[in-house]
Amino acid sequence: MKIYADPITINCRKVIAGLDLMGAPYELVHVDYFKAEQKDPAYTAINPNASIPAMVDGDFVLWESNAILQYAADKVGHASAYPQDLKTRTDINRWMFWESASWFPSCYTFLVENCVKPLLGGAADAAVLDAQAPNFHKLAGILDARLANHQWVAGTAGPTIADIALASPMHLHGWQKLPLGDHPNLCRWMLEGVEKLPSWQKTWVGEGFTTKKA
Ligand SMILES: N[C@@H](CCC(=O)N[C@@H](CS)C(=O)NCC(=O)O)C(=O)O
Repeated sequence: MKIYADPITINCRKVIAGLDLMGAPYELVHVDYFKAEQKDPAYTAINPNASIPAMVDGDFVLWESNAILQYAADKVGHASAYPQDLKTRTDINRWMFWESASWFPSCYTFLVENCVKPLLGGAADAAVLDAQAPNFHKLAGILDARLANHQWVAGTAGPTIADIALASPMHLHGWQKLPLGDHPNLCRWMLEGVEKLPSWQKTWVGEGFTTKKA
């Protein structure tokens, strides 16, 4: 599998950390996000959305980070990261749809305002953050409630691709200034669960969108 990605972005880290979790072999083709290489015609021929990541496996081209993880899990037959059991698998699919449709856009607002804008010399818009806060707390509360009696989101013994998908939009939570204080189960899952995974640590991204620890 060729993975076209910039490991500093949410949806690219998701795919790379997920592939590492599963031990799935891949070749990384770096598409530099801050140089807007995702808009180059050579890349939009692969992903017409002009967004990263994308995957090419022989003559099969796939975009959408969650679809790439599901494909990779089945390709390598990783039974614990994406179990075959119908209800567990459907539950994982549900959380991945929810991540893409609801959780990512909410967390992304904090990333844009508190990370991207200041990095590019601008300032966070407090009105945008205030407007997003109720939605963020509603969504974080849903995930927090789920994690109250589940170590991993799908109730499995170990992490699944749903955990990686859900953690990725909050991967820079400190710098993003995500208001996590009222969501203790979510914090425990992220700090003591996801962030302890070797695959997560291997794909570390820090403040300033760096992949190099000082
Ligand atoms: N739903 C898509 C979203 C992909 C996406 O939005 N990627 C961002 C980086 S995380 C991007 O490339 N945005 C294009 C841009 O900002 O120009 C997925 O999960 O793959």
